[in-house]
Amino acid sequence: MNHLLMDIESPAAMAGRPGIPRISFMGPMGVGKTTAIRALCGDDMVSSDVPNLDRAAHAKAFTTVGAEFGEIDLGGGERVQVCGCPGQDRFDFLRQWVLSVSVGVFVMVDVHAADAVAATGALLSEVAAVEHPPLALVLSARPASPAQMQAFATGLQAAGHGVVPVLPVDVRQRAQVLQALGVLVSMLSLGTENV
Ligand SMILES: Nc1nc2c(ncn2[C@@H]2O[C@H](COP(=O)(O)OP(=O)(O)OP(=O)(O)O)[C@@H](O)[C@H]2O)c(=O)[nH]1
Ligand SMILES: [Mg+2]
Repeated sequence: MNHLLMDIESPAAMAGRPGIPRISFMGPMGVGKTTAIRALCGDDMVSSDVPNLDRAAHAKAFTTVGAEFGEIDLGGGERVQVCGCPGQDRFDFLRQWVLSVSVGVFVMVDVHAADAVAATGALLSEVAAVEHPPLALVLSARPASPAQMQAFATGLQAAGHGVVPVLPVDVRQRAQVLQALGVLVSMLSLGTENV
């Protein structure tokens, strides 16, 4: 299943299947949200990429203009729906909706970007503002040294976002994205057990 344009008015597509937790990917344009979902689901996803007409914002050929979905079996019958948001600012409203229906969220960042702390901080604030906020895990999606990652995490903390876990991931590598998903699912089950 690989549709170019998803019918975002389809309630079935939007709601996912009952009982399957939804984990979403957010982050700036070109950071690798679609790449991560494709690494997990291959062609078995509902994609909403179209040719990128905003080459000033990012040089890549395609960009996401709707929510995109895939489903993955983590083993042992445990299934998770993964959902990607468009990175472009004009799709803020869609990000809000995706957040409101997710239990977990990966906030993706290139820690080398000039606005890495500010942009990630803004997204974390958006997550925190949701009525039932999903659990957030920051993914460092470009190669970075431990010192660079630490400096970024310290910056986030200094900006008032508390201690947020930051995990380095190459989103082109399925095993690494799966591992990140496993970490978030474990954090979620820990939270549930503590309730
Ligand atoms: N060189 C390099 N490229 C990477 C790395 N991780 C991801 N990419 C590339 O970065 C691009 C990310 O593109 P997308 O996955 O479309 O990005 P997106 O976040 O979905 O972007 P929008 O939907 O437009 O917001 C792809 O071409 C990836 O191959 C990395 O670690 N190094
Ligand atoms: Mg995309």
